Amino acid sequence: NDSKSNYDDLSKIDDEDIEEEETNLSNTQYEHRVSDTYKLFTTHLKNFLAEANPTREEFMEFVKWADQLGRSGEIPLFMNVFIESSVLKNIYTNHPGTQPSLLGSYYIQGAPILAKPYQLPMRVDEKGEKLKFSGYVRDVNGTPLKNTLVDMWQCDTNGCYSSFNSDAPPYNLRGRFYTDEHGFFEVESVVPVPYQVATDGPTNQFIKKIDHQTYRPAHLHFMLKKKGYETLITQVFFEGDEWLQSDVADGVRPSLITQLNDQGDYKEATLNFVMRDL
Ligand code: MBD
Ligand code: FE
Repeated sequence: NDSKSNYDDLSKIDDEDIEEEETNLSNTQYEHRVSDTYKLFTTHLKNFLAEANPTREEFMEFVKWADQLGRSGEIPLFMNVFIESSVLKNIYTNHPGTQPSLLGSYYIQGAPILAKPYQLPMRVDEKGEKLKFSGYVRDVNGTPLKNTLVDMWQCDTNGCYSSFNSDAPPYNLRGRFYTDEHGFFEVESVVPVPYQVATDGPTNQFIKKIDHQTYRPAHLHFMLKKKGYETLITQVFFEGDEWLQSDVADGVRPSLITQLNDQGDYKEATLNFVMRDL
């Protein structure tokens, strides 16, 4: 239950229900691209080191830290916090459709397929305010996308994700469900809270060294799948959250922020999604 890495699973992310996306590159083109990218990395690394000019002792300290990062299982976490956002911005800025955001480190496949009315699996005594989240899923022309598979996951009120840093059942606050004939869905859950991506360990040490705070704003995770459309991996945030401007993982995009409305005994939020056809 304390496993911090699910990276082996993520290589199989396109499961049975969706056909494989085709790559346009031939094998040789792809190998050249990888080779060019590694060379570029080496060049920039050398330039960086020329500028930073570490001592031998400082270098050995860094090696020790990197070794601890690997042994702790936090390499995927570190990558998702410090690198994923830039990769996404480079691909998706000015891209039609909903802005993608971080997959993060806590996705797992095979969440239960829900029956209506949709409610994410939760403990009988699940803490937190009741949330009703809804949205329409459409294509870039505004046509509703019925039968879109919505895979949703989130943290509990302790900021913990089931199957990782949590004692909850493995698929707690994780579920999959389909949009109706209008491309609409509504799902009940609990309001997520801001959480610290790492409270101890090498990733946390790194965050402290760069003088950054360790929180992410509260968010819901989504992965939307429909045949013929680009799989949309994104997150939804809430207006007024104190960490929107300083998200340690830089996952916030203004178009992904929505209002959390008070409806008395529950909160209500909505965001519409636009999927790009392949
Ligand atoms: C998460 O849940 C997350 O959203 C990010 C960005 C990194 C690690 C875990
Ligand atoms: Fe998250």
